[in-house]
Order: sequence, then C-alpha cells, then structure tokens
Amino acid sequence: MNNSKWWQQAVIYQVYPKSFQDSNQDGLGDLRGIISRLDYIKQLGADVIWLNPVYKTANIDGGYDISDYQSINPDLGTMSDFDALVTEAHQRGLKIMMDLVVNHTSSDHDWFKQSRSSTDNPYRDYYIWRDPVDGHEPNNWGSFFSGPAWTYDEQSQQYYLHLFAKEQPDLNWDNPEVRKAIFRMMNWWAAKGIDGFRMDVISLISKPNNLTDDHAGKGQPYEDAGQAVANGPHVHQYLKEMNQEVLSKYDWITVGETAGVTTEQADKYANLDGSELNMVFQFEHVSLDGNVNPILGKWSDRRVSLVDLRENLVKWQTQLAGKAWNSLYWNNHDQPRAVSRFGDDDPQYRDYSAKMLGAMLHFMQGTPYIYQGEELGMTNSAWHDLSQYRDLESLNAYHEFVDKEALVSPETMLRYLQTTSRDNARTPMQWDNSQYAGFSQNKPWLPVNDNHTEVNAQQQLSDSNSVFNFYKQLIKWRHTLPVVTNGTFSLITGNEKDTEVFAYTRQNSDQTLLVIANFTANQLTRHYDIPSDHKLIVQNYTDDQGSTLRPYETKVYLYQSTAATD
Ligand code: ISL
Repeated sequence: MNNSKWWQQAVIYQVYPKSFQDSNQDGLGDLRGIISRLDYIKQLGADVIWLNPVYKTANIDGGYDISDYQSINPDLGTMSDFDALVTEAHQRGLKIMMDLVVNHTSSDHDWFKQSRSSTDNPYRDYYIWRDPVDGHEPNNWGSFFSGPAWTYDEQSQQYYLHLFAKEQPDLNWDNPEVRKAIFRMMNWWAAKGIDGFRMDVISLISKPNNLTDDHAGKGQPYEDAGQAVANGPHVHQYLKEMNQEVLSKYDWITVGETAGVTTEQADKYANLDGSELNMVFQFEHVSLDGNVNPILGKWSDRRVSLVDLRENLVKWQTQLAGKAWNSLYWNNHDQPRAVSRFGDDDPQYRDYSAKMLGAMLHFMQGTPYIYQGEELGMTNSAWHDLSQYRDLESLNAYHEFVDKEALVSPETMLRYLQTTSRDNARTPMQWDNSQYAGFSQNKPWLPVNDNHTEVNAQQQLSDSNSVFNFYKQLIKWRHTLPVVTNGTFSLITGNEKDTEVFAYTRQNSDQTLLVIANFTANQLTRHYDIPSDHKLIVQNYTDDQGSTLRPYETKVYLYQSTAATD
C-alpha cells in the first residue's frame, strides 16, 4: 500500500524551451518542438514536465524577465501552441508545471512602465522605490548579477530595487494589490489546465522591514544581499495566502526555488500539512564547491569532497523526514552538468559515473528532477573563448572580476566559466550526431557541444546499456517500489567518513533497499551485510563482484525487511 501523494511518486523532467527542439529552423527551440518530443519524455517514463519560462519577455535573462504574464514569447510560439502542448501532454499522461517568476517583472512590463512614470501613479507602490541616501544608493546591497541592486530613475528621482539585473525590478509583495494581481494571474493559468508551478526565487519575495546596509562580509564593492533578503519577515504569511487563494483549489505540484533556505525553514515552506508548497529546491549541496573566495562567490573550479556532499545530503534526508518533503536534483538550467561536476566526464568514465549519480539520487527520499540531457550524460561545454558565452551572469562576472577589478586573470576566469557557467547547461539538446545535433537545421543560438557525435539520444535509445535506458529503469523502480517513496533513509554505519563510497539504505516494514555508489575512478573493496535472498535490481556493470567496487560502480540491492530490524 502506498498512501503517498501523486507528486511524491512522480519524476519531473525539466525542459529549457530555448534549447530543447527547434521546429521552425530559426536556431531557437520552441513549443512545437517540445510537442514533437513528448513521446521521448514519455518513453523515458517521467510524469511531469517543468517548463522554464515561456512568457513574453525582454530576453535579458533567459525569459526570467517577464513583460506580460498572460502572453507567450513569440520566439517560442503562440498561445494556441501552448494550449496544444498542454492537450498533447495530457493525452500522453504527462503533466505540465510552469515557471512562476513573481519576485520581479521585466522593466518592460506595463506595471513597471506605469510605476516609473510618476511618484503618484497608482502602480508606483507595485515596486520598491527609495530616496537616495547622501546622494547614493539607499543601501549597500549588490545584485546577484554584479553591480548595485539599485538603479536611479532620473525622472522620478528615486532608486528602485532589483536583486537581479536592472531590467528585473523587484515587486513589492507588501502591497496587497500586487498579491491579488499575482493570484488572479495564477488562477487564470489554472483555468488553462496546467498542473502546477515552480516558483522562482520565492524565498526572496518578502523584503526586510528596514532596507538597511548588509554586513554579510563580502565587502566591496557591494554586499551580497542574499542572506538579508532570504526568508523575509512575511514570506510564510504570503505563501499561506497564495495557498488559500490559489494552490488549495487544485491537485497541483508546487516547488519553491528557495535560495538561502535552511532545513528549519524548509519545514515551513514544504510542510506535509500542505499549508504552503509541496517542496523546495535547496541550494546547499550545489554551493559547497563555491565561495573559496567570498568576493568571487560561486566562481571557482573546486570540486566538492564526497564527505561534505554526503554530510549535506544526509542532513536534508534526515531532517525533513516525516515533516516536509525534499526535491532531489543534481543540476538544472543554472547549474553545471552533473556528470562534469560530481562524476567524471572523461569518455572512459562518463557513462558509468552518470549512471552512478542517477542511482544515488533517485533512491533517496523526495521527488527527483531530471534536467534535459542529464538522462544522456550530457557534459559541460568546455569552451575556451568568451565569445561563445551568452549568459548575462557569466558575462557580467567576467567583466567585473577581470576587466574592472583585475581580481583574476582572463585564463583563470575562463576556467571558472568552464566549470560553473550557466551556459554549460544551456547548450542545445543532443538528439543525434548531425551538424546541429538534430536540435535545428540552422545555427543554434548557443553552440552545440562537440561531443554530440558520441553523446546523443538516437544512439542511446537503441543501446540497452545506455544512460537513457538506465534512467528509464530508475524511474520504473520509483514507480513500482513504495519503499522508494516512503522508506526511512539511513546512512550505512561507518560510511560518514568514507572519502570514496556513499552507501545508504531505505527501509519500510516490507522491504529494504541498499544503495552503494563508488564516487571514484579507483577499484575499491567494501564489505556490506547483504542477506542471501537479495535481488540486485540496479547496476552499472554487467556482473556483481561482491565486495569489489569498480570505478564509479553503483549497485542497488532489494531484500525483505527482517523482523530483527523492527
Ligand atoms: O544562477 C545562480 C547561481 O549561478 C543563482 O544566483 C540564480 O540566479 C538563483 O538561483 C536564482 O535563479 C532563478 O532566478 C533568476 C534566474 O536568472 C535563474 O535562471 C532562475 O533559476 C532570476 O529570475
């Protein structure tokens, strides 16, 4: 018996529309392209598609600068294409989760145009305006995309707040009219039949009461406002209100993107009582390799140690258990490719390590997210030239740290971009080995990764040992074994300090899963107690060599839970 909610048993497949499939040969992915690939997603076995923003946009930040919440970006298609996507997805039993970007709008949004037009415009208070202090910005906050978080408006002689680009002004959630307008818009999408929302930087919507200077310690030129703004004073009140006005009316999936969230905060956002959201994306496990230098923040080429990574993942598994629900992810459109970051993208180990990471994540408790191409073991782009990058975060950081402040050399910064740039995730989907990887017949907006000749869907669909077919198996097990959803997570005793292997169990009263993952390219020996009636249900080598673990080997055993463990 499995009493879990549908979204606790589901697997989500994330589609970055601009880079998934081009149907009209303009080099940009589009909605009709996604429709043409729904059968592929169905074949993989995923249940829900999370679509990155498809709304009308000024296109400064990959669609995260929305100029009209109720129109479709013409580069991607029309509203009738969108309706067709929902219908075609539903016909195949797939659900559609949209991106909700309501911490900020585009500066091209009509609300902002009105707001900036004069201090007494009815929309003025939709955004966060402040007088200059001593002729400067109202406080020392920096934007996540470099430079100050405030921009001065000559006409109305005040500054407006933008935690991201200056073309992404922050909405004022303390204004009840703003909340009403957002909830109205969400209900409008509900009526179109969508199945939920992924909520962009939702932990940042409630700003501190006094927008005073921040002393996070980054120092000059501007402070990192993240800690000051995350989990603000009214965020839970606003989400409860959203839940009452919108979410509670539908059998949806909701996930909050919550930069700066702790496990204690996650217990509130994603509480099993259903009063706010279903789950959150936490950032801790994808931040452990950054901050070598606080000024450079995420920009580094450090690899996280298995000890730190495991400690963090275990903390989230155990501290949310029975209280809130985890989301599980290795990568997304903002993060480097999982196999390059946590595995080994050398052709010799690429497939083994991609499978190992997949198994490790998919048998944990929570709802897993697969980012397009992860199921093929797609890798970072390994570019050597700044001109290949398009992402504004990457370009701004290069200009700030290399050109303006000379903090790092061009070579070092390029290496950091190769390791952590968001563009690593955004290269076109690799469908086949043709010139543009079957993504388009024309030059794509971002270069295709050279390795598409080896790493592509066409090849993997016909190979029963491929990463794709391995992921398909993982999803099948999630769907058939209740223990994957409801089993208690425990680290194998003594595994805490193991620098090479991650091993854990999941257990309910019927069944136990033992998951073993070698995170290195070395052959190792490890002994685990495995009852003789076990079944080896998942493995990335073709035979079982007992206590010998080959490079990046992963094995998942299933057996009956014994009375002794009760
Ligand atoms: O990308 C990041 C780290 O490299 C983060 O700082 C990121 O900006 C943060 O996770 C918020 O991301 C979301 O909101 C941004 C948008 O650019 C991202 O694509 C989106 O996922 C602003 O809307």
